[in-house]
Amino acid sequence: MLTVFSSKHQLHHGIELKDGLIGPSFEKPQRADTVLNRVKTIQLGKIISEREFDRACYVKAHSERYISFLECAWSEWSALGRNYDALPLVWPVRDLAIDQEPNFIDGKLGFYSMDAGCPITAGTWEAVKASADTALTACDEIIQKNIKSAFALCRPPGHHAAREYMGGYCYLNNAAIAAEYALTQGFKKVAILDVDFHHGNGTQNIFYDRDDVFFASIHGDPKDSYPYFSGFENELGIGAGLGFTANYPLSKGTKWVEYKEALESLLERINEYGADFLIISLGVDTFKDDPISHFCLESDDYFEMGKTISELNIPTLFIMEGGYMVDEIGINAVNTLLGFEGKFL
Ligand code: Q9C
Ligand code: ZN
Repeated sequence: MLTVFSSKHQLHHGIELKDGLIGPSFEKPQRADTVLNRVKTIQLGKIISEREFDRACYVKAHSERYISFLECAWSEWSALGRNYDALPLVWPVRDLAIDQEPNFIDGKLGFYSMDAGCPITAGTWEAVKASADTALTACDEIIQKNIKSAFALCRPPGHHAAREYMGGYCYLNNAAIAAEYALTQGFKKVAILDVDFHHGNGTQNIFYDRDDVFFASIHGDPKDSYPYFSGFENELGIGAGLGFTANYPLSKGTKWVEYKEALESLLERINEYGADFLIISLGVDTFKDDPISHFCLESDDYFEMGKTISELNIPTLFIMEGGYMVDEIGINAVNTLLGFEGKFL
């Protein structure tokens, strides 16, 4: 399988507020390097760099003003003499009447975020853009070269990023941007299957009122797990999008037997939908030893996951999302890709 990778991911690394304490983020550069090393060790296939795509490609999934905010945030923050990570500290909680962008950077950071999980540093925008370009390049390779699948080794991840806000380590929604791109290239029905441990709230937000992208997610029950406020079974889409969002929350401690049932059920839904292009938001934080998640998948289970997904038999773009057990994420991500190709080690 073809892999697309950008070394620019290293430009982004920041802090995280966890359990009331500030420390280095779990979402660190070593993650992508580990996965790349595994791709090389296993000789998964060719590895190419990302190509640059037009800014208009991101403005489909996100708003113009949100992209401008991301582009300018670091310069506005650092112009104040703040030579450390930018973090929000005030949010317009549940007051939908507020739709006015503040002038000041502290206000903008809150306006365009759902949590404090997205530090902005000097290299963040360049890395974030390269991550979206990585997804777009992999998507374009599938389409132009008519290949069955590709792996976008994206970092930072994307699935918590909504149309107008960042959150949970995510700035641009790489999967949503790729889905929009596939739709411009003649595909009519895109399905995004999100297997990250956390609900893909951002992807859901972007496509909630649409029927040309089916969003399906298996994740830790939001009653117990981040992002807490979305991913419930009764979130089904709205308007023209009603019935084109499917959420499958599972309890803490879920193992492959239960997970497989959820996966097969959602793949069946995607098959009924008649998807002609599939995007997998591939988070491997479902692993038993993941430091911030609560499922119990074993490394071998990822082969099965890949094989099960391959049975849909449509062009498939894998996009790297979460996974924080750095020693194993390479093994688990690549096992999924190998399983998809019918190879079990
Ligand atoms: N105690 C992704 O996997 N921290 N993002 C939650 C809960 C945020 C995860 C802490 C986790 C975000 C892409
Ligand atoms: Zn996750």
